[in-house]
Amino acid sequence: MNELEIQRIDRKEFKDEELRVIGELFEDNLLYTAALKEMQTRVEILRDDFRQNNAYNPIEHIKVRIKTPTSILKKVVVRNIPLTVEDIKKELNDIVGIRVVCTFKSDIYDIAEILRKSEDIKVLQIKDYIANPKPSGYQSYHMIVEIPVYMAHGKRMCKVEIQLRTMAMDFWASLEHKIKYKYDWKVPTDIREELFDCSKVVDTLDDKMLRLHKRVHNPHDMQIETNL
Ligand code: 0O2
Repeated sequence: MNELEIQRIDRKEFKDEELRVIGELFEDNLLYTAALKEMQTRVEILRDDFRQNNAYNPIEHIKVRIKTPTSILKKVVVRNIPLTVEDIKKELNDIVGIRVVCTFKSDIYDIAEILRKSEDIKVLQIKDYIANPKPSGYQSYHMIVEIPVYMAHGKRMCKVEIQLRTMAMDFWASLEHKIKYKYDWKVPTDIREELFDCSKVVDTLDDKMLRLHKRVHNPHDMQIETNL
């Protein structure tokens, strides 16, 4: 990784060519904002429906963001992506991103399945970092989808990254991100190891909370499970 380049981008000392490409990329800002609103509305409708018609609501909160120029340029450098609008649009799947924080692990798969079944959502990629956590211990369920956005001159498709995780996973990821930032991504080994241990605690906590929830709300199912 070109660390000096990363540090320069972090200081926002952009080169003329970078400014030009970022400017051109953000000419589509309206599309990104519209895709963000579209995706957010869909998830909010799901949440409202669960709230009104089900015993409980699996969606705790929703966070949306458009990737910042700094974050885009850092990824371009780290991944060696050619500095052109076409290459950035092709290679970066998360210019538009939504994070859906759920109560239980099982909710994540339920929500993912509902989204997957939506006729106008095309799933491009799934990364299940819950079944296969990252070496850091990071857990989340990532979906890269393409959704239609209806503009004045017709339909346009836009890629959106959906991150689904539990509150416990979110707590871990946000603390780990802050720690990485504090150490400028050079986190000492002992802290990395402790974070990894914490990710195991998060996993156990998620499993225990789900079992507790089932015991309270579906005691019959638990009986069947323990008899198996
Ligand atoms: P930000 O600030 O969220 O925009 P790939 O598609 O495999 O070539 P990419 O794009 O890194 O590589 O995909 P991946 O691995 O699915 O990760 C995308 C996002 O997931 C990251 O975005 C983070 O938000 C989150 N993430 C992934 N790994 C970790 C981790 O170890 N710790 C934490 N806290 N978050 C992680 P960005 O672009 O890094 O940043």
